Amino acid sequence: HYSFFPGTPRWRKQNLTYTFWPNNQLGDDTKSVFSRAFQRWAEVIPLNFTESGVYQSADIRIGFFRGDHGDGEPFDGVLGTLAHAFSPPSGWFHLDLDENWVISGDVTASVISSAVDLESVVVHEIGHLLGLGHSSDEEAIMYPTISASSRKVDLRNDDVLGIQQLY
Ligand code: TQI
Ligand code: ZN
Ligand code: ZN
Repeated sequence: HYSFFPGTPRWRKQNLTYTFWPNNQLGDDTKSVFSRAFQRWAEVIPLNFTESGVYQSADIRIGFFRGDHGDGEPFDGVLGTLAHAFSPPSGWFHLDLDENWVISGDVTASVISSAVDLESVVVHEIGHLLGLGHSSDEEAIMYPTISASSRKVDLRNDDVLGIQQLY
């Protein structure tokens, strides 16, 4: 079953913008993973997500960082913590630069044992950004563990019911 953060924080507007930390210089293939992941949530709730070029004013700020990156929650190298996102209305969304991130369809993915499917993690973290805590339903996107090198990107009933209760 789904859960919310203490106090049930949620966004109070429908049009949310997201942006990428410019220094990461992400490619279009990586950016499209985020766009697809936002779309999966937008399909079931009346929210819209658009990419914004203006870093300071965007609602959601996405960046890849390694180790201590200044928010008191340092990353830890390969595996362990993969990413974290803060509850609304923070909008901070950080991913561990040290992970071997793979994009679905990448042929090299299968040979790296520590490969982490980027879209799976992004869909889960967007749930946190929107106000969902963890779920006790093993099939849910918001379940707190995922098996190694696996891909889980489709929202389950439990995720949909949770997010629809918030929005
Ligand atoms: N990051 C944790 C997570 O996003 C951070 C975290 C721990 C957290 N406890 C929390 C966030 C409580 C909000 C509320 O869950 S992680 C997975 C999964 C992580 C883990 O790097 O461990 C995914 C990130 F579910 F697969 F284990 C993404 Cl998908
Ligand atoms: Zn961080
Ligand atoms: Zn989580």
